[in-house]
Amino acid sequence: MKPPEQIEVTRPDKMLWPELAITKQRYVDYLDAVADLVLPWTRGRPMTLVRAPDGVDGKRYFQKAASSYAPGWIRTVRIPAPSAERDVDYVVAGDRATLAWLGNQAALELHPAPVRTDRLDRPDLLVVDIDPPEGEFDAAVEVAFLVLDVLDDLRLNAGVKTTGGKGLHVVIPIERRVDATELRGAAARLTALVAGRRPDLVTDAFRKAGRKGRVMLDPSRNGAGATIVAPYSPRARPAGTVSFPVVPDELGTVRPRDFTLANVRDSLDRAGPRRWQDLAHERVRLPARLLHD
Ligand SMILES: [Mn+2]
Repeated sequence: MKPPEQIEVTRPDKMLWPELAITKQRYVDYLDAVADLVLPWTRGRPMTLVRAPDGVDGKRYFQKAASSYAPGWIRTVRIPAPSAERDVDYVVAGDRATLAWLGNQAALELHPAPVRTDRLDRPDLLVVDIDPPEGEFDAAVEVAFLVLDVLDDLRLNAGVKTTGGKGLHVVIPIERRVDATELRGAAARLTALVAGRRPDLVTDAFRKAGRKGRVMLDPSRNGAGATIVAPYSPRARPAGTVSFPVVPDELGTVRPRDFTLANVRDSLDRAGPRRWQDLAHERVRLPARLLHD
């Protein structure tokens, strides 16, 4: 079934982000404005959603299975549940209409999987999730430069984006050669290399207890069932911050709050979005050094 030209927005005046006066209509308009930039990162990917039908001040929940009342033109992919649970039909957003429909559903966060439907067992993105202690974005920036140095030595191209929270994501598009377990191993070796350079600043220990104010790199963001918030996706938080692509040159000057639903449309022609348009088509092969101890 073909997607419709126009999606009717129900209850368009519903306030989703009251602090920014972002109504459901304005959110759907935002998704339309960024569609060409978002779709390369959602197309073909099973997606988990954070929904908040009453806006950021109401109840929020993760939703994996597509709503049973989803129209027939919404594409889904069935993925067997790992345990004895039921299989899950995930939404796959490959067109503007699906983004608009998700906006109308008050899906406030889009979390695509690092796999595409034609090869679900071979991830195509490696993610370094940089989580600084609360309010220490500068530390996240310092670690991002460290990660980029290590990637440079390994000749791996990457993109950087704000998470819309307190940290940064470094995303490396890879050839689809390894499975989720192998990818998680590669991510662990990569984060260990980074932590090894500045153990005073970085920890890759999973337990927060061992962090002692250091920046956390969590390799478990890679592996079966992992997802990452899409570039340009807002966060379901009162400040309405958006996960936004940046280039290394501007890392020293940007702040996460520079990119919100209220202002981000002015930033779409910056270097970060241009870089990520290219990044969506790049694929590198993981070096042997990351695949074996
Ligand atoms: Mn994080």
